[in-house]
Amino acid sequence: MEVIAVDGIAWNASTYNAEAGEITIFSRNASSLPHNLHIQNTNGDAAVKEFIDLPSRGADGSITVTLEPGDYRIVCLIPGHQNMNALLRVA
Ligand SMILES: [Cu+2]
Repeated sequence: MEVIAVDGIAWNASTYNAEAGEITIFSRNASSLPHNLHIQNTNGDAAVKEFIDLPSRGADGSITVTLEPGDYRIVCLIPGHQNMNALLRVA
């Protein structure tokens, strides 16, 4: 699964889909601002401790996490980046 940070303080999609179990998320910063990628439960708690730091344009990274079926959020925790809040549907 690939999640790209794009200009406009946004991810490149509003919904991502994955299969339950081990999920590898690759992310890249294709924007001019720093970002990070965290996976939260829908209540805003961290779903996993792993995250991806995307400090500058071109930065990338990946994490492999194990998720149960359900809905999660892919967020950036930098203040002012609340718009970077996508749905991750794990089936
Ligand atoms: Cu951000």
